[in-house]
Amino acid sequence: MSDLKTQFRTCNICEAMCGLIVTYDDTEVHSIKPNPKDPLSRGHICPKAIALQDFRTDPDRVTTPLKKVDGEFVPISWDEAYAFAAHRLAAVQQAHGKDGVGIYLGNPNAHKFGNLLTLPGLVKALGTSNRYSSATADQIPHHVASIHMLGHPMLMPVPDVARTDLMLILGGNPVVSNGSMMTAPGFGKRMDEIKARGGRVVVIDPRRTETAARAGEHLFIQPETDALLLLALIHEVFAQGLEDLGALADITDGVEVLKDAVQPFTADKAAAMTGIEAQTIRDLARDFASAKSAVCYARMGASTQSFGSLCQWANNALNIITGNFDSPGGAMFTTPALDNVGMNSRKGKRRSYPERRSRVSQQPLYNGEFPVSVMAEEMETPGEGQIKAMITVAGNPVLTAPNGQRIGRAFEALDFMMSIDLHINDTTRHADLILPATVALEEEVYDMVFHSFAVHNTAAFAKPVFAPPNGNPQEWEVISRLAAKISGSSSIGPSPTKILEMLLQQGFHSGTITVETMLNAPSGAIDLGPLVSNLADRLETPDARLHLAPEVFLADLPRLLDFQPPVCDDFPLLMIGRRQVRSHNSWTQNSPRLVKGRNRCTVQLNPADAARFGLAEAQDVEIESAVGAARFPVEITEEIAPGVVSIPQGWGQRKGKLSAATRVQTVSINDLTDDRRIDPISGNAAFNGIPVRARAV
Ligand SMILES: Nc1nc2c(c(=O)[nH]1)N[C@H]1C(S)=C(S)[C@@H](COP(=O)(O)OP(=O)(O)OC[C@H]3O[C@@H](n4cnc5c(=O)[nH]c(N)nc54)[C@H](O)[C@@H]3O)O[C@H]1N2
Ligand SMILES: Nc1nc2c(c(=O)[nH]1)N[C@H]1C(S)=C(S)[C@@H](COP(=O)(O)OP(=O)(O)OC[C@H]3O[C@@H](n4cnc5c(=O)[nH]c(N)nc54)[C@H](O)[C@@H]3O)O[C@H]1N2
Ligand code: SF4
Ligand SMILES: [Mo]
Repeated sequence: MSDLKTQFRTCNICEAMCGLIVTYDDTEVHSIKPNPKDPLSRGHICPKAIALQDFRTDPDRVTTPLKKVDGEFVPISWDEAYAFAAHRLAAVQQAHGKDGVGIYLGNPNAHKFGNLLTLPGLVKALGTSNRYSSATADQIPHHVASIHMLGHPMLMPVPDVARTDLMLILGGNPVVSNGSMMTAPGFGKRMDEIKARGGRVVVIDPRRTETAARAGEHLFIQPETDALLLLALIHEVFAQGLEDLGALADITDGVEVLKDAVQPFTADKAAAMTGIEAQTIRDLARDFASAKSAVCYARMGASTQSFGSLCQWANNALNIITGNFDSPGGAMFTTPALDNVGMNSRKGKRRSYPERRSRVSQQPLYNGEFPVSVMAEEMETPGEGQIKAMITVAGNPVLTAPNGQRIGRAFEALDFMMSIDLHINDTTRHADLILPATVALEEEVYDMVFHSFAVHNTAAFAKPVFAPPNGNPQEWEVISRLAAKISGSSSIGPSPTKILEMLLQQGFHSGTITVETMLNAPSGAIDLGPLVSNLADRLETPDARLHLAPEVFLADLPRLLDFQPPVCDDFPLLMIGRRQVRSHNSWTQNSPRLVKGRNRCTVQLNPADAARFGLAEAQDVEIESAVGAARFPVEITEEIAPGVVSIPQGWGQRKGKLSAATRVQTVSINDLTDDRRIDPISGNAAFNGIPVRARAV
């Protein structure tokens, strides 16, 4: 055995950025443990961090470029691979124009600064406007709210969990997810701390989640009715005369407009739709407005639904009118070492939104990306601008985008497809060429995105632990070389680390934070302190004011007022998704240590509904939507609201080379989700509240 070494490292699987201590020798990992001194994660990790070693040694991992010949993947050299890719992409673009090539960027890119800093070069080399990512299956409503209210998509309010007295959580399960658009590792402990100092946490969710159980206070809500609840809370704050914008009063426009707009959204109206009693809503509004500090946090369940943008707008508005915006214990703004807002400042610039609309069904484009919900129709529909070739980088839309099977069929019909990925899976099996990627332990790590959303400011950087297999290049280099080959250039740009060094010099802690100071941090990460009030200087709206009631949201209110749950005799139940501790989206399920045990891909159903449809525990049930049907074992539980069924996301690995993942037969929730269901303001997929029926098999 060679000498043991240890390293501090940030886990980059999810948004939580947990501090790890990795012990390893020349060939393998000996242990992965939590770093108790990490100022953000304070000793928290989850089982996925231990699996970081499995992703490297996964026997099914793609480790050489693979070209499809007569339906089989055969290894080829890197030179051959780049040449083949450039040749085929050029042929498609010559025949069908630049937009003939589409690109889909998946979630792992957001956790890899090398990819984030080189992908724009690839997109530029392609010159295509057909860009997609997992963001429109996830979070665009948050960015849309920030754009219209604050002037910049990345100026994102983050709950000041460390100081709040009352936290309202809608559609988030941070005890399992560790927070999203809120980097908050060890969220359970943070909730315990709120309660220990006399505060409260109230969870509003159609499922009594792990977070709800630990919070102690939970209200069931009917799917997709959150905006009605939030607007009723705002209505009640005004009705009870409790509005107080505090320090933001002088820079905020639209208070009276908002007050007028929420008139029809009474507590009684919300009660009828949400299932939460009107008096409970009135009390909650009073408690929220009169708490010393309070923060409302609405996430996945409230953004990936038909009213996602209204939810995020109303969520901000509630925090603003109660003086809980940019104020300790409320929603605040981070000051990370790399300033994602400042480095792309829009100050003084006028722009119109949405930036444009999609070719086939006129869905909105934000942040340069079309909704993933329209990707299939853009591949299927003939005409100028039709996608005839696709590139996926770290994405698995066949399992993760709504109506994923339709996307799979559209991929199959393309002239050319290529993927940069770890696996031959449900998505990449359609490719003509797969280029292997490097995994976390083979790469440098600095989190370019999630420090911007973190409940505490910190900075950390780590070097690779191992070299990639077969002398493969770093993933960023693969992206850069591909871009160079496409644009006919013989050289690639500076390394991401060089660019990072430069960007850090323009950030909030220039001078103190460099790659070197981070590497030398005695506890593995540098503590940059709690969140601070700073919004007045940071607003990026053209008039430098905070817009409480932008027209884009007001114009959507009649649709909300008319909303009726889409249940009918044919489809009497509403389907929602759930996340699980030992699985991350669709790609960690080939780690035996994460996938072991019973089949966790179950449908949860309330006892009343089980009786209604004659279903018994553990029986197989067929869930059918307007789009497809799939079979799951049933789990009957009081933890789910009557009329609602919950199915986990990320499963359904069927095809490709994934020995551990296909050990148990699971199904993809996105065989059932409907790509026609969209939040019309943002174009975000509406994964939640899908009408379905259940039947014993
Ligand atoms: N273990 C694990 N952690 C993860 C991930 C993972 O796959 N596994 N994925 C990561 C990613 S990419 C993200 S974006 C984050 C997401 O993190 P979260 O936002 O915490 O997402 P979920 O855990 O899916 O929680 C969504 C909640 O919304 C509820 N819900 C569904 N519909 C509605 C509705 O209409 N109204 C309300 N109020 N609630 C509703 C669901 O029951 C569920 O409890 O998690 C990240 N962390
Ligand atoms: N119904 C429903 N659908 C959902 C959700 C839901 O809650 N409900 N959640 C949505 C959310 S929040 C998200 S973020 C999306 C995620 O959607 P995607 O980003 O499309 O899916 P991932 O599962 O993250 O897929 C990652 C892909 O990248 C590969 N991969 C993993 N690591 C690397 C790497 O380092 N480099 C490269 N090149 N490849 C890598 C994996 O093999 C896999 O193919 O799913 C969305 N889909
Ligand atoms: S919570 Fe997220 S960042 Fe923390 S160890 Fe688990 S996967 Fe890694
Ligand atoms: Mo996500």
